[in-house]
Amino acid sequence: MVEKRVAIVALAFAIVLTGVIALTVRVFGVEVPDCVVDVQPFRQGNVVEKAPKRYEIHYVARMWKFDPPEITLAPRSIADIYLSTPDVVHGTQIVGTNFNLMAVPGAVNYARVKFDKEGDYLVVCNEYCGTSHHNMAAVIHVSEKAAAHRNVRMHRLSLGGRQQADRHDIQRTLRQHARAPRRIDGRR
Ligand SMILES: [Cu+2]
Repeated sequence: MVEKRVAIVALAFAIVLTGVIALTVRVFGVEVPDCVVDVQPFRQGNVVEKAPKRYEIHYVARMWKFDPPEITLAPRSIADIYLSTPDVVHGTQIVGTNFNLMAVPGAVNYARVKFDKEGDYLVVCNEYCGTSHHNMAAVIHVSEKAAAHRNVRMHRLSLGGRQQADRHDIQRTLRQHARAPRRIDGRR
């Protein structure tokens, strides 16, 4: 008799837990992210507006920044986000959303995010990846005012500008090193 009661309680508990899982998926949108196996890991960030309020975002996490560093989307939009990294494992979390993925070298991970509310969403690395890990962040602006397609184009321009800036930084650093007198012991 006792066994029967225990079995009934256990069964009821299992049913309740299944219900909780269904609730988190349906109501809170918590889903298991995907590892995409049929896509080559990409090395450049991108934003593509596939349809009104539907975006495809390619994030590249690398030491110690995200590419693209800044994105503007329309509110109440859905973004399919693909994540890749060319160097080490990074964590990528969009604060205030369910998006929390690992960036793994050689793999592309995927999750879908709905941006309902307007505002600035912080993208942070939550997996220690080296000395400047704490500076690794990006931002997603969700704003009605900004015309979505124009912003995507603007983003592409700003991305190009940034890469140019990076090149200048590298050249300047090289010049400084070339100018600095070299000491016998190898230290500058
Ligand atoms: Cu990190």
